[in-house]
Order: sequence, then structure tokens, then C-alpha cells
Amino acid sequence: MTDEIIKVPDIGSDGAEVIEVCVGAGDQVEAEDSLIVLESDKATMEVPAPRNGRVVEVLLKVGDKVAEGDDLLKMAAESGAAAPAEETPAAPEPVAQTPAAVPAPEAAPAAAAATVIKEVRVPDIGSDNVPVIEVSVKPGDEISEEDPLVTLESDKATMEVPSPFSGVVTEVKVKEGDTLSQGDLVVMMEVAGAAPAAQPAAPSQAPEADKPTASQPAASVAAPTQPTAESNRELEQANKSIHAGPAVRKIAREFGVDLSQVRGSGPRSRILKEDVQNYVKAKLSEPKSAQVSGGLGIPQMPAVDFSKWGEIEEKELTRLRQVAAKNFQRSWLNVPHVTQFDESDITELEDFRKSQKAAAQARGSKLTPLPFMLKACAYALKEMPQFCASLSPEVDRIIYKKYVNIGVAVDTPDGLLVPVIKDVDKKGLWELADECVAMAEKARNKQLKPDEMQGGCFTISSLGSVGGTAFTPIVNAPEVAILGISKAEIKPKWNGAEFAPRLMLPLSLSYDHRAINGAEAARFTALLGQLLSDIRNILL
Ligand code: CAO
Repeated sequence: MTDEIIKVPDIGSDGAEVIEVCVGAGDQVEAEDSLIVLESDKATMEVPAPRNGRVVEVLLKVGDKVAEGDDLLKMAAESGAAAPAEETPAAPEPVAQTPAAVPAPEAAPAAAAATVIKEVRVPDIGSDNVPVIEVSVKPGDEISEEDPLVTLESDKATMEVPSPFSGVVTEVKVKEGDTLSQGDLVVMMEVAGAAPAAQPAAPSQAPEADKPTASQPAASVAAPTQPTAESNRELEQANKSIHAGPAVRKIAREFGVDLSQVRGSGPRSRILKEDVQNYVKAKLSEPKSAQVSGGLGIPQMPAVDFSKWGEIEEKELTRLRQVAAKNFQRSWLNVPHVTQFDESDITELEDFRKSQKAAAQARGSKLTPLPFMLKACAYALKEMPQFCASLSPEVDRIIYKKYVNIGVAVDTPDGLLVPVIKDVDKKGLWELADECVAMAEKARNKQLKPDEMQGGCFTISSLGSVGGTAFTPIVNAPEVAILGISKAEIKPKWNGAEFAPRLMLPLSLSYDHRAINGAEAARFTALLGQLLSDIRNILL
């Protein structure tokens, strides 16, 4: 038995940092098990085992900087395993399960092998020379039909090119920054059980129905080896945006696990195999009553042909809106909402804010009422910790958070985003003002990183710059409350002797009635009102 040095494969960039080592000396691994996790400035990626075998020695450690061809680990061939490496050639791309240089598309597989090599080309994307902003696969990845291959961004939209087949990626023909047009080659794939391709599926030759388009899922194109249930397809779709590697996605698919429900324990909340296993274990041991939660049997809306009554135009929702729609619906159906309305006299606060506007400008910042709201909410959350909490999924425990991170809903052309301002209680007004401006700008330029939208305890949704007198925001579950702010308005207020003009700020606090009762909500908005009417209260 000869040890083989497994090397770092082509990682699509000059270098990357090892952020996790998933195996140790003596571990028995199977092909596709994750060996290490790398993070470059563009992406996080797992390096999978090229075959079954035993790890003899790990040659890298967390924090190491690596590049293609670096030694990764020493692996012994499994006794009895087919074709052990007899010599240890420093193969430049040992990770790919399939040869790096794929045969021509027509190369017939061995007599009994039921695989063919297929080309995947860019479908009709509505414009030419669209830049690639993300490459989601690498050689050796086992992917499912409709998994994203690359993400393209035109001046109009961001779109993913989905895989029309389930199979193994053998070659990636594009890289970030390339520009693509309809018909350009994206990847080569080894597709199991597919009818041998009589001709490559070049769009110019392919029949219309064979061309996946950005707006039309490629479901009809693939020749799947086994029929996929509709629910499975939805699951895979939902799992796509989650921070997890291919091996984890594979077991999630096998167990039918919705990864958005799984808490990641890896670096930067990445979901590991054990997390999925623990989730499945926890689900299986759940009492039946908990398992039925959410299964409300609500009938689906009927499909209506609106064109019967006049001209229509159908447009695909942005991905952001689709995700937001699911989140809103999930929260609306799971959380018994109540909204408490109140108002706060911010006359003096507004005078103070205006007096500081020039100073804000001089610092290159903007002082809107929002940083004051953040500060007041942080104070109120510390005073009333039941608002800085989440219920356990089984609704038998409440988890109090000792940190004060507040999300701010930002309206962007693609939909709603909620960047989270961390440790609001520890920051000053200027710092909060700067961060609000920076986060809103990042949100609108699609530059927010996942960790900048995670870890919130409470959310503020301000429509104050737009208008309206009140609204009923949807709780950003698993948070238990959200504060809606509407436009401040001058109103006549009785001061005991006369009506005086006061600037009144409308507050709409929606809360989860399972975690918070009405009196608590009324006390919370009253406290906010008191803090905002004289911001010096915060110093007390
Ligand atoms: N009453 C009166 N005026 C207000 C106000 C209020 N409650 N809140 C803000 N304003 C004023 C600001 O003071 C500013 O005016 P000045 O320049 O004269 O000071 C102006 O409105 C514009 O403010 P802004 O929008 O630039 O900044 P902001 O800090 O108020 O809000 C942000 C930032 C990101 C929250 C906001 O731009 C936004 O996207 N809001 C929409 C959130 C949303 O869609 N929520 C709904 C979620 S549920 O679907």
C-alpha cells in the first residue's frame, strides 16, 4: 500500500486560507467527504476527498495560506480499493474525482458505464457580455439539477445559471470577471444514467425546450436518472442560499432537511455534517405535538389566467423578494402577532438633532432620527430583556440574549434587506449614524456580507422618510418584536393649560404574543416615548 499526497486543487484564485481542517490522522474518509475548508477573498470552499481511504497525516493547519498544488494531506489507499496510487505523482489537481482534462463531449463511456459527458452552456439571458460575479462549482462537485453554476450580473438584474442535469462537474470553463453571452460554454459535466448525447446541447442546435433560461427553471431540460418529487426540488431551491458545502448539501438532500432550519456550528456559522445529523436526531426525538407546528393545511392560492381579461406582463420576482416572501409568510403563520400603537413627543429631540446637522455634515455623516431610535431601543431592550429574546422552536424555553444587536430594514430596488447593527448599547450616536449610512449604502449596492445580516435581537423598520401614520410590521422571527416608525407630525397637544404644537412620532410595535403580553408591550412603547421625549433619560 503506498501513501499518496493529496494536493490543493484549482481553487479559482491565487491563494486561500485554511479555515477548518475536517479530518485527522487515522480518520477513515469516503470519497467526497470534506478534508479542509478554504476561504479566499471571494468564496468559502470545501476540498473533498478524491476517493475512499485512511488519512495518514494532515500537512496543513488552520490559518495556513495555500495555493493550487500545495500538499494537503497524506492518504493511504484502502486495502482492496481499486487502483491505488502506485507512485505518488504530484498531480496538480488530485481532488477532482474525474480526470481534469475531460474527453471530448462525444467520448463514449466504457461499455457498461452509464455516464456521458455533457456541456452546459449559457441559456437565453436577455443580453450579451454579462459579467460573471460568482462561480458556484468546481471540478469534482456532485451537483443536482437546478443547483446554481454561476451567477451573472447585468446592469438590470442578477441571475443564476442553473444546472440542467444532476451529475459531477468535470471542468469549469469560466471564472469570475469573464463576460458571457447566450451559448457560451460554462461547465462540462459527467451525467449519470443519461441517454448518450447524440450531439452536445449547444443552444444554437438545441431545441427550444432544451434551453434553460434565467427566468424559466431548467426542470424540463434535464434527463434525471430518477424523478425528483416537487417537494425535493423546493427543498434544494431553498437550501441553495445557505452557507454549507457540497457534502453537507448532499446529506441534507438525502434526509430531506431544510438547511435554513439548521444552526451552523462551523466557522462563520457554516453548517457542518454533524449539525445536520444533530438536527435530524432532535427532530426524531421531538414530541409529536411539536412536529405538527406549522402544518396548518392552508389551501394554496389557485392559479388564475389573468390574460383572459386583458393584457398582462409576467416578471420573475428577484431572488431577494422570493426569500423575503417565504420569511414573511413563515413568520406570519407561526407567530401570533399583535401590534401596539403609541406616539412619542420628539419636539426637543428634533431641535437637538437639527442643531447637530451641520456638525454631522462636517464629519461627512448624516444625523437622521434613526440613530436616536437605535439608542433608545437599546436602552429599552436592556431594561426589558423579554424583548431581546427568542423562543425555542418547541416553544418550551425562552433564550435571552445578553448582547444588543438591532436590525434596520432597508428598502432596496431588489427588495427588503435587514443589516444588523451590532452592540448598539455600546456605541455613541455618531458611530451609529455613520454605521446606519454605511449599512444602508451597502444594502443598496448589494455589498452586505451574510454576517452583516445575522445575529439580530430586534428590528426597526422606519418609514418615517416616506410617510404614513402607522403600520403593522411583521416580526422578524425568531426575534420577538419589531418597531415600526412612521412620519413625525406636528399635532396640537394639551399641556394642562392650552393646546401646544408638538412634534409627535408614531410608533408601531408588533410582537409575538407567545413571548410578550400586551401590558409589557404598552410599557415598552411608553418607555421608548419617555426616552425619546428627553434623550437625557438614556444617561440615567
Ligand atoms: N419622521 C419624519 N421625518 C423623518 C423620519 C420620521 N420618522 N425619519 C426620517 N425622517 C427624515 C430624515 O430626517 C431625513 O430628513 P432630513 O435629511 O431633513 O434630516 C429624511 O427623512 C430621509 O431620511 P433617510 O431615509 O435618508 O434616513 P433614515 O435614517 O430615516 O432611514 C433607512 C434610513 C435605511 C431606514 C431608510 O432609508 C429606509 O430604507 N426605509 C424603508 C424601510 C422599509 O421599507 N420598511 C418597511 C419594512 S416592511 O415591508
